[in-house]
This record gives sequence, C-alpha cells and structure tokens, in this order.
Amino acid sequence: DFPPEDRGYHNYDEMVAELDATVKDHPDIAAKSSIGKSFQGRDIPVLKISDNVGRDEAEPEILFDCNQHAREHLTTEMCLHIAKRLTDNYADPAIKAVVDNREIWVIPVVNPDGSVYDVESGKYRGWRKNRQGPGTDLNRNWGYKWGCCGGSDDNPNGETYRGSAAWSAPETAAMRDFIDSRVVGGAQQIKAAVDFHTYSELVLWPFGHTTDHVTEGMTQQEHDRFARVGGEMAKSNGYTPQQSSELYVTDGDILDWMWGRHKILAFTFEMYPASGSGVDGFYPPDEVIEKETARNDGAVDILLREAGA
Ligand code: 0X9
Ligand code: CA
Ligand code: CA
Ligand code: CA
Ligand code: ZN
Repeated sequence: DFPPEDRGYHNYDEMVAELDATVKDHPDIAAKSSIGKSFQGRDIPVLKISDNVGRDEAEPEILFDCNQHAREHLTTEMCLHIAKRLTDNYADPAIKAVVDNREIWVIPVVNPDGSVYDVESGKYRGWRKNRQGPGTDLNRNWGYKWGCCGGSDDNPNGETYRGSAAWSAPETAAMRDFIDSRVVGGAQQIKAAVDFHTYSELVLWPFGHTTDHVTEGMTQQEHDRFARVGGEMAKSNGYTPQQSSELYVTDGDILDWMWGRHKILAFTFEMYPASGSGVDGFYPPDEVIEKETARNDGAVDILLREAGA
C-alpha cells in the first residue's frame, strides 16, 4: 500500500470504494460500470455523471481519464476530485447546469495492475507500464499510426514499449471499445477529453507523432482551436500550453487516436510539479492533493463548456 505518510492517496480498492460511495450518495446523477478488465483481471471502472443518469440522453459527452501510467497517482486523485466536485455540489446552480446538460465519464484508473504493483510492497517502485509480461506502455499502444515515427520503443524491456501490436494491451483495447461504443447514430458523442498525467505542468494537444501543426487529419483551423482552448485552460491553471510533439515525439498515444480516429477535442494534462522544481515528480506528498487537483477546476469547466460548442 501507500507509505503511511501518503495515506491520503487512494489505492485501487479505495478508489472503487470512493466511486461506490459517490453513487450511494447521489444515485440520481451518478452511476458506476466497468469498461472491461485489466491484464490481471481487475475491472476498469467508469463513473457516469449526468441528470437522468440511467438514460443515454442527447447531451454532449466528455471523458476524463487518469492513471494510464502506474506511478502517476496524483492523476487518480484528479479524477476522484472531478467526480466529487460535480456530485457533492449539485445544489450549486452552476454545477447543476453542467451536470444537467452534459454526460460526463470519469475513469480514475486506466492501469489498475500497474498502479497496484507500484505501491503494493509499501515502497514506491517507480513503475510506468502495465503488467503484461515485462510491461507495455499503454500510452504507446493506441492504434493511430502506432509505432510510426520513432516515438516509442520496440524493446519489451523499454520504458516506452509499444506492445507487440496496436491494442495488444487489454487496458487500451477496453478504452478503445468504450470510446467506440459512444458512436451513436454515426456520431461520436464524446466531444472533448482530458487524459491526466504527471508531471511538468503542461497542457498538451495532438498530434504527438509529428511536429507539424498542420498535417493529415489536422487543418489549420482545427489546430487553432486546440491552441485557443488549450491556451485558455493553461491561463486558468498556470500550466504551459503546447502541441504534445513539442515536448517530444510520441506514436501510439491516446491523443493521436482520440483526435485522429474520432475528432475528440482531446488534451493531455501533465500535472504538478513543474519540471525542475525539486519536488519528487511522481510522488509528491499527499498534502498537495487538494490544492493541485482543485487547481484544474477552471480548466475542467472550460472544457465542459467547449464540449457543447
Ligand atoms: O510520454 C508520455 O506518455 C506522456 N508524458 S509522461 O511523463 N506522463 O509519461 C506525454 C504524452 C504526450 N504526448 C507527447 N509528448 N507527444
Ligand atoms: Ca503526508
Ligand atoms: Ca442527462
Ligand atoms: Ca448521450
Ligand atoms: Zn504519464
């Protein structure tokens, strides 16, 4: 489990219990299901938040996902914070307006096996990948131009191992099936998304596989919308906005697939701390959880709005 001084973080079982408690407290606006199972057979839970939550309504949908990378535990807290804020504050007219006019999907742990493995000994292992053999980097296993561009490793022992084929990891396949399932009447219902990571305090947008701003699947106008919305969100949380490939080139990441395949206005946030801050990047103390998750409330609200545009 987490070391005693970091008990403020939720482990996998506590994350599931937290979602169950949210549903119990707010059964009219919150529902839990599973998008599928991890390599070792753990469920990957998703929380849906909306009015008439049991019905699929014609409302813009938005996806928040966390913890693709095992050691990035602050992101799990981010997803739980989003779920709690949007349900506990339903009496607030501004929150009610959002919840009543959107269908919000929250996936706090995309990589359950890796996340459990990282903390189970009581000492942090610094683990990134899933637990399939030597481990696949889930954020290199997505099927848009998978392995195209030197932005992933073909060595199974590498930290950015892309897997034996696109979707070879059950966790990315489950994410793909879930997102594909949100195509209703030929239209993708999920209009916007944030994939949370740590760290460096960045707001990133596609594409990652090329440093070109305009390319196959990305017009100037589309790029400019990413830059505008990304810039607005970065202003609200103090992060730095940039195209993801400006950080470094990746292939097979979630953003390229969500945009390339489904035209979802998808961002990756690299959360606290900033790079070079002196704080342990992947293991900040639990005392920062509240501040560093609430820090993104404004950005989340901007994207919830933009999903309706
Ligand atoms: O490398 C990643 O998957 C992400 N960074 S992390 O330190 N959390 O591992 C960044 C992915 C964003 N895409 C690109 N930089 N191209
Ligand atoms: Ca502490
Ligand atoms: Ca609804
Ligand atoms: Ca719907
Ligand atoms: Zn990451």
